Amino acid sequence: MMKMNVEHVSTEDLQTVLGEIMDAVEITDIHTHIYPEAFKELSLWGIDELLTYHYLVAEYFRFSDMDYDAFFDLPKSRQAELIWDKLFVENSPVSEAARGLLTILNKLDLDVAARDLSAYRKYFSSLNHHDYIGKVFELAGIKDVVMTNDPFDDVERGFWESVGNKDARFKAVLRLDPLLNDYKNTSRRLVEWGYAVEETLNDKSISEIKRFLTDWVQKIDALYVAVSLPPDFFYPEDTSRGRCINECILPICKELGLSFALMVGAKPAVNPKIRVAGSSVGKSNVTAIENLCRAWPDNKFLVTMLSRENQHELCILARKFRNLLLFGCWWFLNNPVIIEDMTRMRMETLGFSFVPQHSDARVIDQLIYKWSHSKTIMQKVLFDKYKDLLDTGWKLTKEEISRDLENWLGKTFWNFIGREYR
Ligand code: RAT
Ligand code: ZN
Repeated sequence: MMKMNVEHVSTEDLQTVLGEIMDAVEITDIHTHIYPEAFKELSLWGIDELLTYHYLVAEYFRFSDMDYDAFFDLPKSRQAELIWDKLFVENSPVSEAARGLLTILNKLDLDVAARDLSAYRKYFSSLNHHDYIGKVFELAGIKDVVMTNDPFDDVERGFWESVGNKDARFKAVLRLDPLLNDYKNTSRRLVEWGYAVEETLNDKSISEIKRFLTDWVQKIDALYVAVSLPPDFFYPEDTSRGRCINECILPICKELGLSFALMVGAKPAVNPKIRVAGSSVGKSNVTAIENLCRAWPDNKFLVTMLSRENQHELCILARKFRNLLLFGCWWFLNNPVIIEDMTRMRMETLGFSFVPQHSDARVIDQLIYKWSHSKTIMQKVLFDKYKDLLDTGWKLTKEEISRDLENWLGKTFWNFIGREYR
């Protein structure tokens, strides 16, 4: 038999090869808050939206003693100017979210050194929304993004009921926070929309909630169903939240072959005065996820937890349950020091069987910095891990590295949720 001439990657070439493959790989960003162009005012982009990102609003109030309500009463452009002055002019923008803005400007070929807000505004106002989305996706190396779609938000519901989504790059997710965390008020909304639920979660309510879930999964073609849960979340629990998970969501997910994403550990509104910026983090109970995975072996769970302290336990749990897929370095974990630590730990315990990152972008342009920063860290970790392999005498081809990265940044998710990767 003829011996094939296989080209192996040397230690010297490894960094360059990794960089090339990282640039070429097509990413699925599995959790964002961005929207297609057709969702008009929900589809945020541009410098003022970037500056008023709630991560930066929280940082602004570290330096400003302005009255909270007075700040939010200002027009967005004025809020943006105040944040620019405090975080970029009066202080050096070393925080991760502030640096992110500079990465975006830099990748768009704007003059970062000029510190010229009006020039940046001029640039963004010259852009076309439609073309710009394409440009951002290309710069970030993104193939598709998964949205967070809230049927209980009146504006968003309006778009689903009128235009819907025709942009195939944007995939939908049915997000159910109000149903699980505030059943009483949510039940009234469901009644308004023609679902005969009652204030107690009786048999009739359960079957009507299931009908609502099925209708919305179909309406938006949801890739999965998701919820954000506070640190005290437990499973099983004898609450309307626990019953709704057990008797409505998981049976419907099972029936429709949908994964259920749990984002656990967000403490809502610890300082309501700063609005969406006012949530915090608390340690959660990983045993809740263990109990879910064991009780529902035919269901799939996508899980991310917000507290750094939960990460090791969660990694070990994922070694025990193949119906559990960990994803992302969520929100307060999205700092280089933590991303690197988590990515190394996850890789050392799970190989490539996790989704290393999601962007959580709220403003389309943020895809650029979130992925650029994360890719640098991923490449660092990959270099060390592959080099360790080469040091043992193991050989690797470019094709094998491409295969690993394509799985890691895309196909692993698609295979897990049981949908075709296109
Ligand atoms: O990271 C964020 O932007 C948070 O405000 C939340 O949106 C969080 O990611 C969530 O999905 O609840
Ligand atoms: Zn999010």
